[in-house]
Amino acid sequence: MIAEDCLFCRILSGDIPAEIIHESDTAIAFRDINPQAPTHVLIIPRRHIATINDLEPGDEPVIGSLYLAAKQIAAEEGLAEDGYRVVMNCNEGAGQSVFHLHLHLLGGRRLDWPPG
Ligand code: DGP
Repeated sequence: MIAEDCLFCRILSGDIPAEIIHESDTAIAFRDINPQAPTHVLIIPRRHIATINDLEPGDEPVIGSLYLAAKQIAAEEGLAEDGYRVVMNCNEGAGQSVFHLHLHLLGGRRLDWPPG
């Protein structure tokens, strides 16, 4: 399912350009337009799912594919050994601004904990 008013669905359809670095049957990944680290990649499902709250039983393979993509991209970007972070914000209070599920993959610098 594609949502016409969804920015990431429009990237998926090619309406809006993005630097896509990974594609599979279930997910794509592209570089964040406003990077917060030397590597900042967004990994999204092809199917429009707005937030974690909208996940349903049966979505496990989709979510798994996002993490497997993160592992592969982290290795390709040379982050696997030093470390990297994957994070998914849920709703505005946690900083979600685009309502199409996405994992942030961040690396290439020291990442402090806890996040702000
Ligand atoms: P979040 O705040 O967790 O919903 O993350 C949304 C991210 O999407 C944010 O880090 C900036 C990124 N972003 C917003 N618009 C665009 C865009 O048009 N292209 C790309 N590549 N990234 C975008």
